[in-house]
Amino acid sequence: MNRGLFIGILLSLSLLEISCKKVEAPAACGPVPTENQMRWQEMEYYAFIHFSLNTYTDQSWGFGNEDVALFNPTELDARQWARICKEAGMKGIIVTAKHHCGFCLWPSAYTEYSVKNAPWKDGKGDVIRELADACKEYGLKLGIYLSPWDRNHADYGKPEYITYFRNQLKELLTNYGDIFEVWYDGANGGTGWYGGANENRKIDRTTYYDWKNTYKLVRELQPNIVIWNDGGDRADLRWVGTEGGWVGETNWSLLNATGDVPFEMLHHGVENGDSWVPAEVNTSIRPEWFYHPGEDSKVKTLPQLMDTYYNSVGRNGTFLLNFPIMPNGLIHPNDEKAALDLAAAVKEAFAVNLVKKAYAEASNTRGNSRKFGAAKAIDETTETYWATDDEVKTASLTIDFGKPTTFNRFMAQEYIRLGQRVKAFTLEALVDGNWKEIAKATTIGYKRILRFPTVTATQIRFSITDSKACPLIANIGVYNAPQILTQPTIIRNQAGEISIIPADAESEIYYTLDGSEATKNSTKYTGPVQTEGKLKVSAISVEPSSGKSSAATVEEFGLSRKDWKILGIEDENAYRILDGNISTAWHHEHKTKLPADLVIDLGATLTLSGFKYYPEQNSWQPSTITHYGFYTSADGKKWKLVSEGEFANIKNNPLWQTKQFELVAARYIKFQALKNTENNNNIGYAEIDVITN
Ligand code: FUL
Repeated sequence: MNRGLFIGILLSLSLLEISCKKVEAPAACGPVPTENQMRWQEMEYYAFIHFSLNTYTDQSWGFGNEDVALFNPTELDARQWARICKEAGMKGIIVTAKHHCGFCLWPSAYTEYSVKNAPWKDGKGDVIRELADACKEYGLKLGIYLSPWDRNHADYGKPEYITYFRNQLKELLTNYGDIFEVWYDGANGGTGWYGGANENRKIDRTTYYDWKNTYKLVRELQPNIVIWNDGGDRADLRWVGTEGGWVGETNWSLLNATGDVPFEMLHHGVENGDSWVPAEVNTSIRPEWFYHPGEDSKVKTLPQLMDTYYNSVGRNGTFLLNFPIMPNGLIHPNDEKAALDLAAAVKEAFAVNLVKKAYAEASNTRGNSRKFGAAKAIDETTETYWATDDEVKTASLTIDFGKPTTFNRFMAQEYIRLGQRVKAFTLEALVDGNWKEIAKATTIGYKRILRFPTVTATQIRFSITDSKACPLIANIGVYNAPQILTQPTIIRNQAGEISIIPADAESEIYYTLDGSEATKNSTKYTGPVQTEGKLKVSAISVEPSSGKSSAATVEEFGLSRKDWKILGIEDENAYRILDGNISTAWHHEHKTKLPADLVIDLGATLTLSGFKYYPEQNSWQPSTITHYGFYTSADGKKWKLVSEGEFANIKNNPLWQTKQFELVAARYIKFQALKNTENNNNIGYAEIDVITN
């Protein structure tokens, strides 16, 4: 036998010995998920549907006495909902079977306040049945939202109501097949109709619902279910303490079984908590949960939804995105488009995992066993994992791409079946022979995704710098996500400075100020541009690597407002009205009944032919002015009424409102709010401008 062959055989024998040596899997570290929680976590992304009598009354919360006769969706099609959710990459749908108003979307035997007394399908309809069938057809799971607070029911607040609530649960959890999640909203007690009592009913939320026994019933009826509650009453999943679409960057899937749960804990979990209670990020695709026609133009943009994706799925949470159903029973086309655009962008971002062809090496491998080797972290399955020896709590994994490789996203998954462990980690890239830190983060959990500026490197080093126990990494991904090329935003502030903001900070911007459409040959934007007077600005975002560009944004600006002064208002925030940014506003509760005046000194006498008003975009305290008077003056004392009337349809279309009038020379203007949408004293202005000829 030749020498080489002999050494080769010896080597493979010793390797075989190492890999055959029985190396034990690590012991669990702290609480671990149940099978139900695992299954749920792996769903990652699913839908909420808000549909009830509120859909017909333009309300957020019904009082409980709304007429059942209002419920008549002429085109209801649960298959449309399911199709959209499926195409959007979602794995299930949770529907408001009963919201706070008490109206039931299924023909409950225990109340008259349901679809059975509605004109829809002559009282023979059952929305939950139709949705259950549609979910089955599209391979989606079904979840149920059942509001504990019931503003319709006469017994709410009394022990009898708990029996009613459980009876309804039994109906929903036995008649519609498998239910993956049940959702108990946290809004509890307050005013309501309550069978005609019309009063304020307070409950002690720590004792009233006797959740322990309700949870028992739920688990008996649906052994594979997960139970959501808002954190106070520990269930399987927790609320994240906000409906804004994010969970904390540090996010432990743990809480303590008892004790208060302040917002901080909902956002971040509890590092050494004694129970596994992972986070679900619930948010709506529009500002509100129920459908309001006034929000058709406020559907979240692709960059906003993408941020929510990274701030939920990318931070060890799941993403529960709400669609409000229109009165006709369908999802609005704007919402459909937004969800499908998000799905396409997510798919594109994670299309190619660059670790696939790479080689991984670990600083430490458990018992030197291949079973727990570095390769297990890049094998694209979550069933196997790279692990270190028990005593090793800091370790690194170096991934060698073999050639310069460009990337801007990093994904890591822990093997959470044995607990969540990693407390902190860093990422470095080998650029031109030097290691350079590119990101630093805290927890990982089921999945963590980091975004960082695009870098080209031959290797990436993932270093766990702190961990509760030996780290177990199931999966790693490295991606080069393309830029999101939605139209850039153009803003001119009061001083006349133009700022242009792309959706992706790495995009290049090209712009024109002369009214022509921007192209890649236009001026490159490098920072705010000082402008004077009237002008039309056009801008595009460009991804330099591909040369792809966005559609052009075009904005027209009037005379600069740099010499304008708001008179008689102390509050500095009032200048938000002139900051050129429609997302900032001055909200004001006028001390006395309207009218309320906003007086502005234009700094010079101008010839005016009209004005523009952009209402505040605040859905919780609506402050939109519907009726106005507009006055001008040469001296700020003697006023002339030049326009008065109504902003027709402003409630449904709360965007720029433009009013023209006869030419008038003036140095002062007075915008008088006569009435708002709510008939109260709240007024809000995002922007005011004048039109000069
Ligand atoms: C909130 C409720 O009050 C809203 O109406 C909505 O259902 C949301 C999901 O939960 O707390």
